[in-house]
Amino acid sequence: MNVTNRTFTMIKPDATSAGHTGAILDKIIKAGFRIVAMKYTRLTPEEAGRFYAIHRERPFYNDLIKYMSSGNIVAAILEKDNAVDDFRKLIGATDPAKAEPGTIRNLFAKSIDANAVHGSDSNENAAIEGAFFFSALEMH
Ligand code: IDP
Ligand code: MG
Repeated sequence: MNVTNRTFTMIKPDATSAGHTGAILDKIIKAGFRIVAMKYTRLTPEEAGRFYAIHRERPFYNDLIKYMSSGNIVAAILEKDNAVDDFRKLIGATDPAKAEPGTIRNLFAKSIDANAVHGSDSNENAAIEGAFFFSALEMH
């Protein structure tokens, strides 16, 4: 399948620590995404800083780095037709208070910063973010 049919996600520390990992993976799989690669890990502050480097000018950057390195995460590459856009619809708006009912952030997120999941915003970033965590040999 063409790499543009892939997206990248993380289940964030608030969701793993609250015990939502299984429920979130279940929603992702039932929505038709195939797991290409997946790992349960934790980011150092330095790694979180590199991952979110595109946000370094934003006022919440330091808090984001601290939060994303505060606990375990699940990183995964997902495959589906129209993966990037369909996954953004499945997770809902950045602020869970504005996320559509039934979306992953609406169901599981705590706040605009601790918002349960990451989803790539473009095919280009999906490829960059996936390569941050996985080598080609780890994608199946
Ligand atoms: P997205 O995750 O919906 O693509 P982005 O604007 O790319 O949202 O922001 C990246 C992450 O930074 C968000 O998922 C959230 O964890 C955090 N974030 C975004 N906006 C704010 C904010 O206004 N305050 C605190 N954290 C924020
Ligand atoms: Mg984003």
